[in-house]
Amino acid sequence: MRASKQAWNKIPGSSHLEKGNKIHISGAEGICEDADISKMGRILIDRALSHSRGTPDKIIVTIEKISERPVSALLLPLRTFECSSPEDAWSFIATQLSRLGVSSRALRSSLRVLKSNKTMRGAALISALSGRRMEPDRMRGVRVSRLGIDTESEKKLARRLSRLHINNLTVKEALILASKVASCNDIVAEVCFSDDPDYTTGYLASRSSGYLRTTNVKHQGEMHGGRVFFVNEKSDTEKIIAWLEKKPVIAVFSNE
Ligand code: PML
Repeated sequence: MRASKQAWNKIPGSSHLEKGNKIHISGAEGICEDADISKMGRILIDRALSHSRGTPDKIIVTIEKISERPVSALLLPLRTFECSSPEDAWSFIATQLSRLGVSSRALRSSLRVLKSNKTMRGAALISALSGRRMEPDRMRGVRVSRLGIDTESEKKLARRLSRLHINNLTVKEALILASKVASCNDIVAEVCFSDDPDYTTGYLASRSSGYLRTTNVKHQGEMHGGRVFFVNEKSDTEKIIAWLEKKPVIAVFSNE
């Protein structure tokens, strides 16, 4: 589902308005059985209509049959780090990313995306070494699609998140997405700040660190946010994008 709203700008010196940019309001993905298509469609439309970024004037729901058998990805282990301010949160995230081999140039490049008010529909691909943007369409970015969780793992996840008082759709969906992203071999790490003005917890995720939630990545009411994936410099960008956008992946708990 994608929900957006057309912005209108005042023409200087006149009382007329002209079309501005399309503002991204919200987006969501899922994989379900045939029998649950209507239910999922309703959930997604309700989501689009009740987002704190505003009321959309366009909602697109795309339903596609998946013929390829999904592969499994392990759900990343989750921890929350309480940070006192956006500066404190960024210092924590930057330290973790440096340990994972992300250069300071790449860190600076990612901040430009995460702090921009022109939010992208998808994620930015950034070379972990040079900081170069790698995705072909920088306005759109890369959308992570075709992802879900198996029923047993979903129940187990709900129990775990309930114990932590964070059993909500935002956390569940972000964790499933981060688990798919981390299962892509050429992605070193992901950072996400929500573009929801009421949601100030972000995260850093990678195969080795797990899913590290970080509080206060921005101040309440701020509209900026986004997702960045740090990738190996020499990786095949087309292959990464094909995995993220097209490969059906189901998140599962490890058998511990
Ligand atoms: C989003 O708005 O989709 C991103 C949410 C990021 C943080 C989720 C969490 O609290 O773990």
